[in-house]
Amino acid sequence: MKRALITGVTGQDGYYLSKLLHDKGYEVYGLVRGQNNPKIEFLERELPFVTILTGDLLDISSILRALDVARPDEFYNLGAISFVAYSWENAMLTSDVTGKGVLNALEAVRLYAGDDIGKVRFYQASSSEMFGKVQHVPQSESTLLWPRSPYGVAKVFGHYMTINYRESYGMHASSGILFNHESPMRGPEFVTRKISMAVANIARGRQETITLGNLDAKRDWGFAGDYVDAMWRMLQQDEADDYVVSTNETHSVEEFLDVAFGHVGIDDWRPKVLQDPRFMRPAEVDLLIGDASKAHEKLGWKPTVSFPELVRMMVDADLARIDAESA
Ligand code: GDR
Repeated sequence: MKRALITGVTGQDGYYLSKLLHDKGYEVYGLVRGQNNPKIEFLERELPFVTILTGDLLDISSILRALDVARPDEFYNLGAISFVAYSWENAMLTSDVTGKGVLNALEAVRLYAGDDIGKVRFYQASSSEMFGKVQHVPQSESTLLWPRSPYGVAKVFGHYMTINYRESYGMHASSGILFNHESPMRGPEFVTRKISMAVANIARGRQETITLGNLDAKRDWGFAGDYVDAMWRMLQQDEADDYVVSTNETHSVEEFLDVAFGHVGIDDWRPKVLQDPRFMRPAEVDLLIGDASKAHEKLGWKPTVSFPELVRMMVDADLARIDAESA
């Protein structure tokens, strides 16, 4: 039986990845931060097969302790402060966790593996946010990085550290440059879930309007359930490498609104959408569109959920949640 250790197991991707690994027969361990973390209850309820280990990406000794217990074949580093807008207000903490936390994880794995460096395969959750002010369309593994947020800068550090550990120590360390990926498990602060929840509330007469920031931003949005499969495939390769994971399509926030409202029968949604500078960013990433041909060719990976299917899946899940609450 294979064993996996996941950081960030309480997040959206941790949820889908733990399920995928469990279904494949893995023994799954999750590193969870802090005492009385409210997310532990969720984890125990939804993912009872995950063995919870307490630790923090800022504390290398806690990662080493977790490695000693989990003895993983595969280490998935999904833990990060992941909300881009928050990273301007908390640039130092974001740099420490999202950036230096990756180095702590890599170094802990290196120390744990000792002479047998291939013992643990490492996955780093890199991000399309690293492309920032895009220098090429569509973006591939070789596109120049120009991050536009403290979060993006921290992810670039983690990305290159992963490559550096691969090149310096021969570690089986791969980096997945994942474009935006969403699901009903997405946190409510991200624009897609913020919209799906609001549209469901509006459809059920619980809310009148939604207030957003920049509606022109374009993103390459895929389904998180598909993307965790790409992570796993990366670690099954003989050679570690970097891969873009995306749908190769881009859509604006406005198009997301159009499909979401359209799904509940509201075609004239503009009066329901307000804008507030509070939700605008000091520097915006205007256009993301990935080129995942390498993942298609080498990993045999393809996304299975289209953009309109994803939007409808999210709105339907929020409608079902509201209906269950009020039943
Ligand atoms: P992003 O996701 O920053 O791309 O990072 P987010 O959903 O937060 O923003 C997407 C775009 O929507 C615009 N926007 C708003 N965003 C939010 N959150 N709230 C709003 O009200 C709003 N109005 C407009 C934003 O300006 C932006 O252009 C996500 C995260 O999951 C990262 O951790 C991950 O690395 C990348 O995706 C890939």
